[in-house]
Amino acid sequence: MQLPDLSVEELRDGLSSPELIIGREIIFLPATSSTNSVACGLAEKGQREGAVIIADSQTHGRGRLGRQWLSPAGKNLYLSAIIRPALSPADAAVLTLMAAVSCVSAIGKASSVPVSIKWPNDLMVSDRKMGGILAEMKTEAENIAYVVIGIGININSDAPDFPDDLKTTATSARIETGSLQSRTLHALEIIKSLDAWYKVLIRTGRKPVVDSCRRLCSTIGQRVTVASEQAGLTGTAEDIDSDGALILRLADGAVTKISAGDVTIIKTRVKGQEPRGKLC
Ligand code: BT5
Repeated sequence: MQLPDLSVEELRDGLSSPELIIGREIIFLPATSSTNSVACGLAEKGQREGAVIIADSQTHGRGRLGRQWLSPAGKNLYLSAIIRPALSPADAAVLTLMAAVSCVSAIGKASSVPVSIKWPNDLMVSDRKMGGILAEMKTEAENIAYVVIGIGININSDAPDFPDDLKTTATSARIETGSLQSRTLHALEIIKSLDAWYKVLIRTGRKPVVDSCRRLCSTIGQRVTVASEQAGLTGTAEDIDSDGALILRLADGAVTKISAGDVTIIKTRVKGQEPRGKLC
């Protein structure tokens, strides 16, 4: 079987609608350091909203807090979209959730892999990570100058392709479906979905995005530990609030709101609460 590759021509053909904001310009790079770095550089030089940078491989693909994102050539998707939303920087957290919701529905359409969101930025299949989102923002005075939404999704990596530290934690669309998958189709659906959800957000506000994220979020109902800049906390993830923050009930019954952090699921399930995350 021929490896379904990434066809930039097909991608541009599929994104020719004049209504598009995200995806109206596609910049393809065979290899780069990090599509987020390239996108930030272009945004600094005034690149208009909606450009998407896609690379076949990254030498310095990155996650949050300087972590590495494994980005081999010829296998997966690494893309970054530049947006300039008229939002307050304090409201920008919803953009990561918007990207996560977009990816879940896009992957569902492209390969039917049942992905859920581990708040705030992980794309999971059960307890394995298939993708992640890194949103980076530049502010000017009280406004957002630009946001780069970086998305990495494992499409055709096979189990032996992962290094030892990711072998038991990572997955791909190929591993989940048992067959090679089209990167072009996944990229197309992701960009179309990002565009659609971005329009919902700027025209209607964040409620539909947060509501959808709640439905797709497998963290809710689970016992979790959350490592944030302030502290490590353990409790039950109860909800995502209207700002996109995680609502955590602690052992003493107190409720706390977490705006950013790393969630680890503790494997016992809370009685009477089934985890969510199915596509509905
Ligand atoms: C993320 O960070 O999950 C955000 C990843 C964003 C990557 C995209 S690729 C396009 C764009 N350009 C960039 O340079 N970045 C973005 P975080 O939640 O911090 O998770 C990072 C952790 O995920 C690592 O420490 C590893 O444990 C794990 N990891 C690294 N590469 C992986 C992969 N390919 N698949 C699954 N897990 C991976």
